[in-house]
Amino acid sequence: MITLYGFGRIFPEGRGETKDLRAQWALEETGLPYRVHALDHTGGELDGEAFSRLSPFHQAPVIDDDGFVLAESAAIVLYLAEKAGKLIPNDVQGRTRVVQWCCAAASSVEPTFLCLDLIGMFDSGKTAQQLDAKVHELAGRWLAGVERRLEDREWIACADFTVADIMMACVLRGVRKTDLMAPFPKLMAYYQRCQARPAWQRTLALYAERVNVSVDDIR
Ligand SMILES: N[C@@H](CCC(=O)N[C@@H](CS)C(=O)NCC(=O)O)C(=O)O
Repeated sequence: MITLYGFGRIFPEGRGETKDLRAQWALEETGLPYRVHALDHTGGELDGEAFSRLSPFHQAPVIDDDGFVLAESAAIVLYLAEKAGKLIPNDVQGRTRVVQWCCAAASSVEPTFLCLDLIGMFDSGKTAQQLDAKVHELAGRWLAGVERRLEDREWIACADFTVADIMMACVLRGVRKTDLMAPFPKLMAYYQRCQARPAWQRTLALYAERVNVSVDDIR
């Protein structure tokens, strides 16, 4: 059986923002049987000896599928899709298209959003303001690209919902409390479509229970 290493006890600011949500969403969508190992982040479990054998960078999510240990959320959702034979097409071009959009979410869009978070935390002075403006410009560029991609399609990679949508929706979730998505109606509608998936709603409820918050606090 698959074990998902996700967060249990975690600092309040992290609740609802962690990438184990993606892995659990993929598990809920595919219906693969799994259990969750809820990590005690506040107690230092991620830095411990046992977890360092699972996670190269002492981070979650990680899955352990009967001895096959895998880190990195994009790799995890792709593996789960391959294993289940769901959320990814059968043909090589369709599969590669899903990989493309998983990479786009994880390596093009997400790092810019993470920068915004960091600038928000340490904001002060002129340099930070200039950096903030530049990063906002960059964020707009990625979001405009996603908007264009969604011009005539429902899902980001293929005709059907795939794990690339899990990655992209979770990355977009990172800016849900800002007004960055507002100028992009197709993207907003896409984000709502992803959020409406029953498997996402189940994931959010399971996660909220795990980290001990109300679902409404992390929506
Ligand atoms: N690139 C990794 C990043 C994973 C990551 O950032 N994990 C964070 C939580 S969202 C973490 O474990 N933070 C704890 C730490 O770094 O100490 C992925 O996509 O899985």
